[in-house]
Amino acid sequence: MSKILLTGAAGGLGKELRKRLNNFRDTIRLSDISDLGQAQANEEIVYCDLSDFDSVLALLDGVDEIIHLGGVSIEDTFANILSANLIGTYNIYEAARQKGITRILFASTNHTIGFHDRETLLDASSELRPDSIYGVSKGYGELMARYYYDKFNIESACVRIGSSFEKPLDRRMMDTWLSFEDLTSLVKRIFEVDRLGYAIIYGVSNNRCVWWDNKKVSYLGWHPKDSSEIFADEPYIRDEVVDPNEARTQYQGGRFAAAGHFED
Ligand code: NAI
Ligand code: 15L
Repeated sequence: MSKILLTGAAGGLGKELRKRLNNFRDTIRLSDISDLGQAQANEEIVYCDLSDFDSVLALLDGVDEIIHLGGVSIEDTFANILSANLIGTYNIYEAARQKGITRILFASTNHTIGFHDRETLLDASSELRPDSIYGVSKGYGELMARYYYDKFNIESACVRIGSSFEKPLDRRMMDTWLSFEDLTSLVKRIFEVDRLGYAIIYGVSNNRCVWWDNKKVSYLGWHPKDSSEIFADEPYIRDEVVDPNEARTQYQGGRFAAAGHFED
């Protein structure tokens, strides 16, 4: 009997993966601090604050694989990011080590590299240039994953998700969009591939314009199928006024890079 854990299961992506991964393993354990409703067939629900180590240890009981989405997903106070993302991600990796779990998907973000210009094509070896404390916290998560792979052989996929919503919300997201279907196929490949190692993957669909090259992880055999181009003629996309000299247009992180410092 195989069991996969999904943290952040009450969030935007958690809800989508809950529906789409229902038959992927024998059981899916769903976890969050927010309401998860009723458990359906093949589901287990375990509420857990990721910042509490003992709760995370109990959460991982009997689990074989982890999809770690839970945490703060936008810019926030350092205190909130510290507990959910920094402490929370450490707790997941350390509890996984203690429980003998050997494969984890860590939901990273494009905001780890958000201060690169849009004209720069990035790959898995590109320099981290976070555009926010949120982005810094995800860079820390990637390093945590690196350490637990090098020292303990826990394989990780750090997925630098672009913008995963039902549709792109603005012109920037035309380039960064990741459809829910492509996200799901990526998650499946990460847990199906014979050997994962430590992988940095850009979570982006097969859009007309992309800023990220996934050749270094072509061994995964992941081929995104969707394209944001089908939304190009929607008025809110077509008519958006764009100034090429504004920071939100210059930098890959868009508004996150252009925003002031949250604590100011
Ligand atoms: P979301 O904010 O909708 O969901 C995050 C979930 O984590 C929430 O349900 C929240 O209750 C839970 N959470 C927060 N603090 C927690 C704690 N201390 N203990 C337990 N659970 C806690 O975010 P979304 O959009 O679903 O994203 C999922 C993951 O993917 C996040 O880690 C986010 O940083 C990452 N990501 C998402 C992108 C997107 O376009 N949706 C883009 C880049 C990264
Ligand atoms: C993220 O990391 C956020 O979690 C998501 O809400 C979007 O803002 C996304 O990045 C993006 O860059 O569009």
